[in-house]
Amino acid sequence: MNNILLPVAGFSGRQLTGNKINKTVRKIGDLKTIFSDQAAYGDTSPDKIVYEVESYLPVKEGTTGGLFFGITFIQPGKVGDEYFMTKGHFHKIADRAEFYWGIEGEGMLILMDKYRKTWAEKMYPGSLHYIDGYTAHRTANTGASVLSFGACWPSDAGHDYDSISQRGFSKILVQENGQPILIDRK
Ligand code: PAN
Ligand code: ZN
Repeated sequence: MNNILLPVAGFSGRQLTGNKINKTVRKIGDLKTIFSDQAAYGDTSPDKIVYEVESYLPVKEGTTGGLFFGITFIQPGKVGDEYFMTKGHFHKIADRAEFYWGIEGEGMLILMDKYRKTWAEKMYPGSLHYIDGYTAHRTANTGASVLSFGACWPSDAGHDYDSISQRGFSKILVQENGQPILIDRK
């Protein structure tokens, strides 16, 4: 029996455990160019946590043929009318695809293709989302509790954050009459 090993990482309750887990915390202060209402952004405490990501990286970043696994936890909240959301990115190797799936809470997966056409998919516990290559992706928490979702992506995909921090998505997700809607970015 001693050739049978426990897995090196596990998913227990809401958390990833193990020794190859990477944790990232993103606070308001790290998201300067992300939210469109700069006045409301300036009024929000820079120390407020917007989201955290726990990733299991079993191979070296950049390895061709491997996979990464992550769980993202987005706090409920808004900057102005815009929901708390992730920075968003294209993959550095642009054709690399990804799966997302909803675990808890409610939200929207906002997608933008290379022609800057933007649309969104509803996220809820059990929702499953295929993100095609060449498609920028970000998630927003539209509920009153934490939104968490799983992700699986190729270990050579990389993240291109620059195009999004410079030009954003062509549409933003805001609350209007209590409902999330996508509107053109001014
Ligand atoms: C996800 C994201 C995670 C955080 O694991 O990296 O949700 O979003 P940002 O990376 O845009 O800050 C993923 O899409 N990985 O490829
Ligand atoms: Zn991604």
